[in-house]
Amino acid sequence: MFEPYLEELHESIELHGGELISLPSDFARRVSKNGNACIRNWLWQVPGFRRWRVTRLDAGNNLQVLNSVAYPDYSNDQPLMGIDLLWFGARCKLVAVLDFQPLVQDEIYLNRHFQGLKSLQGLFPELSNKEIMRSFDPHQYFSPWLLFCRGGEDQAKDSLPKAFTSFLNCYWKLQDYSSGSISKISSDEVMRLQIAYDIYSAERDPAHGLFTSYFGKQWTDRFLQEFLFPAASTKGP
Ligand code: BLA
Repeated sequence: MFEPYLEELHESIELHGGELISLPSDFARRVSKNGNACIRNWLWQVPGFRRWRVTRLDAGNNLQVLNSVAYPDYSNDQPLMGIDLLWFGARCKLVAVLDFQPLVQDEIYLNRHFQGLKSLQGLFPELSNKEIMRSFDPHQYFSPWLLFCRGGEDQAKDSLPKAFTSFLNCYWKLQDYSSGSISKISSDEVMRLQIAYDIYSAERDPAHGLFTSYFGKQWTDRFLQEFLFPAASTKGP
């Protein structure tokens, strides 16, 4: 069910000059041992970004995932772009999270970068942030205006397609604006904060067990270290 979102995301990245970087074949596509799950990954080189990754997991009726994170160049202190869409078909449960993930939580930073996302929250009340976070701290690397819902199919059918398009457009607008203005946070500090994001996410990511169950521990550990959160294990860019 997330295939149209994947296509839209990839078209949008290409439109903004994105080019695919080749990946090890077992990251590009891997099927689980018993054939019940297939994961595909893409890594993009996009002007203005140091890294943009996309993951699609198709485990049939059990689970569908679209996950993506965009890391801006260190010279730009704008938030990361985070997408996490999950559909647990057997339980008809949707978890949808779309956020501009802030590097810091101070008011000046939030005012500078979040006017766009703030206005989206009003347009999509079904996706407004009323959920409780279990694994993550909502005050670290999440914004007060994230689009977040745990719901049923209705949310997905009705508002998610529109919200997804608006969210992407809104992020490109922010990128347009921020890349033309001078960052308030130094490049060294942006680098430190982006690395801290990977370390934090690698520690908290609720997907580790899920990937292990489909693809085994060895592959999953490598996948987290080398593809999902590479900065968590390298200490440098
Ligand atoms: C929750 N994300 C989850 C959950 C899973 C994943 C299994 C728990 C579902 C539930 O709450 O019922 C899955 N996370 C993944 C997968 C990947 C991953 C498959 O990183 C990797 C491919 N998560 C992100 C990003 C955001 C994000 C970029 O990876 C930001 C938009 C948010 N995911 C996010 C949030 C929750 C979540 C806020 C709820 C967590 C909580 O309750 O604390």
